[in-house]
Amino acid sequence: MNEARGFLITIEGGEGAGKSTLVSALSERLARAREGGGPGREVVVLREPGGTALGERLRALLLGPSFGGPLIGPRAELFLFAAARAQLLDEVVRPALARSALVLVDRFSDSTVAYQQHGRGLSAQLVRCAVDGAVGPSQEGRPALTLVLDVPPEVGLGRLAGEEPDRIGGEDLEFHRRVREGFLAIAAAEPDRCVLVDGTAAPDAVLDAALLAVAKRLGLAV
Ligand code: Z5A
Repeated sequence: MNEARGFLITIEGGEGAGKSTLVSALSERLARAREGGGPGREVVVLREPGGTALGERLRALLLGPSFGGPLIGPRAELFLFAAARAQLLDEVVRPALARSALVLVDRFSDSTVAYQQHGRGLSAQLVRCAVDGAVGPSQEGRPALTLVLDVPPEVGLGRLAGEEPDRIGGEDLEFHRRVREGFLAIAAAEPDRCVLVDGTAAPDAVLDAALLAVAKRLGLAV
């Protein structure tokens, strides 16, 4: 199998933290960046769950309305997110990394730890098993850099006021507080991979912090 030469960058954080906004601005900047005067790298933008035919179907199931859809218990939820990730890695991420692409993913394994472990209360051992199983044994499915956007849930949920929450976003404030604590714990435990970004700052300042992290941690000219 080809050695991966690209970079996997993941963007994490709670509801309304500004992930999609950052992914869009960052991907634009990365697509314009040139290394050593050469052509720019291919930039692949993905979101989880999704990005494959299977992933989009699972997304519809997982994030459908709270009422009217099938009952999905916490353990089934965990493994459905893991299934979507396994497919995305095999079908899209690994081939893109092998082409030396920069792969930007809006949510990844840390969301599973934050939501299914800290939010839902599943055991760390079970969640680790699902996360590792989805990513597989090789290093290439592990992010080179993770930007964790931190906002108090009141702020994030407030930004989405007026939008119909999905099955998980509609959980109560205590749930979203546990999720936030989960992300903060991950960022503190893995400082070599994670950069905590103040998501309450203006979008331009969030982008600047992300560009700085990409330049410093990955050595990319941006
Ligand atoms: N989930 C899970 O449980 N387990 C898993 O393993 C995975 C996911 C992978 C995916 O939802 C759901 O799946 C998610 C976790 C769960 N559910 N919850 N909760 P999603 O991907 O459809 O949506 P989301 O990621 O939760 O949130 P979002 O609505 O897409 O928000 P966002 O991407 O973080 O924010 P945004 O769309 O960029 O911005 C929201 C608003 O804020 C918008 O009006 C912006 O203009 C504004 N904004 C953005 N940045 C700023 C700043 N810096 N200042 C002020 N206003 C801003």
